Amino acid sequence: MSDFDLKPKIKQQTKVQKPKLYKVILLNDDYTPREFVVLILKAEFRLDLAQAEVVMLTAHQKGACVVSVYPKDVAETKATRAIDAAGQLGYPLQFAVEPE
Ligand code: TYC
Repeated sequence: MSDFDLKPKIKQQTKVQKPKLYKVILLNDDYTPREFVVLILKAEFRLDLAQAEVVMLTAHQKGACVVSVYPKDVAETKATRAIDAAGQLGYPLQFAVEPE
């Protein structure tokens, strides 16, 4: 008998579903100060200053910009927290959450 088992083995294949990701999208408005948008992007979405400025300016110029992608619950929580923080200061800042 050989040392090698040449019989093909039936492999148990477990399908692992990748969690669906959702984009958090920053929306432009005419009232929220640019500095506050940058602050929120750093504090809630953990962007560094350079990233936050690019995202803010892109939304300012184009109307919207993807901030990042997350699992659904994380995306919704971050967007809600950011909208609430802006609202508390009277700013109309909005974020949208969309499937990637
Ligand atoms: N447009 C705002 C202004 O001129 C700044 C701003 C940028 C607001 C991006 C929202 O998503 C935004 N003060």
